[in-house]
Amino acid sequence: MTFDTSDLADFGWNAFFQSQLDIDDLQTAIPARVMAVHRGRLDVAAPDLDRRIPSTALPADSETATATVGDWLLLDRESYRPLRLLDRKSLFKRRAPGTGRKLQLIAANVDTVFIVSSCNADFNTARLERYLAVARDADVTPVIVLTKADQAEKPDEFVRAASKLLPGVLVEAIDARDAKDVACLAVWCESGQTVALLGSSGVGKSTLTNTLTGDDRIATQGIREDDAKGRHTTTARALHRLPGNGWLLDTPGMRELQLTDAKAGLDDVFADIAALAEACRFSNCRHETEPGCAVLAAAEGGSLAPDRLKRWRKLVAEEARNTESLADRRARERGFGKMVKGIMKSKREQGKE
Ligand SMILES: Nc1nc2c(ncn2[C@@H]2O[C@H](COP(=O)(O)OP(=O)(O)O)[C@@H](O)[C@H]2O)c(=O)[nH]1
Ligand SMILES: [Mg+2]
Ligand SMILES: [Zn+2]
Repeated sequence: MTFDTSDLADFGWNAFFQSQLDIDDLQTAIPARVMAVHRGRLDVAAPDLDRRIPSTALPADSETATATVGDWLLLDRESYRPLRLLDRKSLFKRRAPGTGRKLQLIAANVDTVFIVSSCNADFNTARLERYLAVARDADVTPVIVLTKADQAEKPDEFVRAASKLLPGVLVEAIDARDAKDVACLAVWCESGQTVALLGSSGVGKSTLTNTLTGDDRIATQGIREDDAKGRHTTTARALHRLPGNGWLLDTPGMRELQLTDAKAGLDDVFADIAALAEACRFSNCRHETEPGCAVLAAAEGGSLAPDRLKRWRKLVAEEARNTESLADRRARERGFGKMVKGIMKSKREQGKE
């Protein structure tokens, strides 16, 4: 007996996942998608399957081997024990703040992310670029959604400004409260498609969510869970069905996304600067004061906008800071300590002369 892949397609299953199964798997396992993650347990679903399983049974051998929302698992047909985590099409992740800087997985197998901003003073180029880099790095297609178009005199000007941030990026200006306007996003929400929202507070993410789902289901669609003390608490499900049979990912982790290990994403969004940097005289050029720096030359020559260079520098620094592992940081601090000692020593020696 094998499973029906056409029903699975509604859950986001496709050839990419199918190709990871061998004949044995087809006979002994069934795929299921992770709908929510709780401490030690996972909610998984597939056609005719909806259950909570322990996550501890999953073999974990690396930082990214734990299951996160949106993941596909192979479960044992009889016991529903998780056998294997399938390779991901995309992954949002971040470094935990504080010591250890553990990698936290936020969501897997998201197809499209709506980067939400508004046609007003909230419109912020640097923030959009940052979100674009995060999306590109996660291998998720970004679509820029500009809300509050109904309140702007010239929403087209915001669309034009946003379109310039990444070649080919799709930008839609909408009234997020209006289902007719929001219908332009339906193509990203069709059967099996998974979408997520990114954007700062107040831009209209909840409003858009309600219009996309057709009601305020998400706020009320909780699931009951026993917490450690045996109390019943309600936690939100992370993946929600959309009317077009797509899935909307709604998890707090998306709100805290930072640039982590996102160098490739930054190089994508700032492809012009990345290409210039290739021509710098030194391969480790920091594009600050080095001779033969092609980036600085372009900025001075006027072909690279100084504010774009400034934003890029800020994002590169943010990315480096977030990516730095504990070991790196200790090494840097040690290096700094050594340098300070070295300076003190040479000062003392100078004093003796
Ligand atoms: N006129 C107008 N108001 C909007 C639009 N989108 C959101 N709002 C309003 O903006 C406020 C913040 O929206 P909300 O969805 O809570 O933003 P969130 O913090 O991103 O979830 C609410 O009062 C919404 O009604 C829009 O497209 N047009
Ligand atoms: Mg909200
Ligand atoms: Zn340079």
